[in-house]
Amino acid sequence: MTIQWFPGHMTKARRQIEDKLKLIDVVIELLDARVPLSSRNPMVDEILKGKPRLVLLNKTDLADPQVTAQWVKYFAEQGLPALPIDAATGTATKEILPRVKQLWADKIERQLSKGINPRAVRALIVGIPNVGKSTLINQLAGKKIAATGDKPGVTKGQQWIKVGTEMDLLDTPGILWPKFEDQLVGQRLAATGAIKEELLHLDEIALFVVRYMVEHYGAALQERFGVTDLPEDMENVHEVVKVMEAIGRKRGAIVSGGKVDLDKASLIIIRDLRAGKMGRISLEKPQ
Ligand SMILES: Nc1nc2c(ncn2[C@@H]2O[C@H](COP(=O)(O)OP(=O)(O)OP(=O)(O)O)[C@@H](O)[C@H]2O)c(=O)[nH]1
Ligand SMILES: [Mg+2]
Repeated sequence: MTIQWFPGHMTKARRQIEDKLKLIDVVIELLDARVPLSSRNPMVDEILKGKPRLVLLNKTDLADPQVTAQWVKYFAEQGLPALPIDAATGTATKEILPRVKQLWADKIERQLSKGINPRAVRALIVGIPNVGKSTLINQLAGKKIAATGDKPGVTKGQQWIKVGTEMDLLDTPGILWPKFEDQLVGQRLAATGAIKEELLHLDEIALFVVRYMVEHYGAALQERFGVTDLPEDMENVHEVVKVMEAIGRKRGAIVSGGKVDLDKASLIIIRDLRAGKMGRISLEKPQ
């Protein structure tokens, strides 16, 4: 399956960001800690041309802590210090303002030396749909100002939000790129919830998830669903489907005649993964 994705408001979002760029001091690039590189929009570098940047790895509560540590190291080696956070509960989000100010320190310094009271630093939050941009803004603002939701495409327009007196944040709709060159990237983003479900074949995404789980988190899969006899040969689709069927049977996803309802089983697998019910799972590792 090739996931194609052409929603008009994504193109519009890109244009709107380009229009606002001259007002922006610092860019906060929000990535999904479970799939950091796959959730990195290749357009961002091109659009944001050399603006000071802070990389945040969000949803670390759902990601494998060991893998997140590897990613932090990976980004540091690229000269991009990345801060792991959990925007929903606010873990480490207090470190964001000092880091943003640090990126803007020279400018603040210059204003002070001219006797000007430094204005609030203006930060733009960019990230793919559903990565947690609006949640982060609410967390930083200490109140619910931006609409959030457990599906991609919640934020439709741009909105400036004040964080105390020192920072103004611009919330934007998530931007996805029009076509995934790498099928694996599309599958990871589908599994973690960046792509509208109506556009997906859920069984293919669940197949990808189960295959990855057997290969990397077999024990967690067994514990969650009580499935035994995990296949050795994960390249064999039939073997993977058998695991999906076993999960469906355990969870009562049965149609009349006793056959497993594979669509329902797929939904259960995907929902459980996204809710962290299988434990803390990362779907991408450095290299
Ligand atoms: N577990 C977990 N969930 C999070 C975290 N941050 C955000 N979420 C959830 O992710 C979902 C999407 O959050 P939003 O803030 O609406 O995402 P967004 O990036 O603004 O999405 P769009 O506006 O659609 O582009 C919501 O259900 C949030 O509660 C996090 O750190 N951990
Ligand atoms: Mg939003």
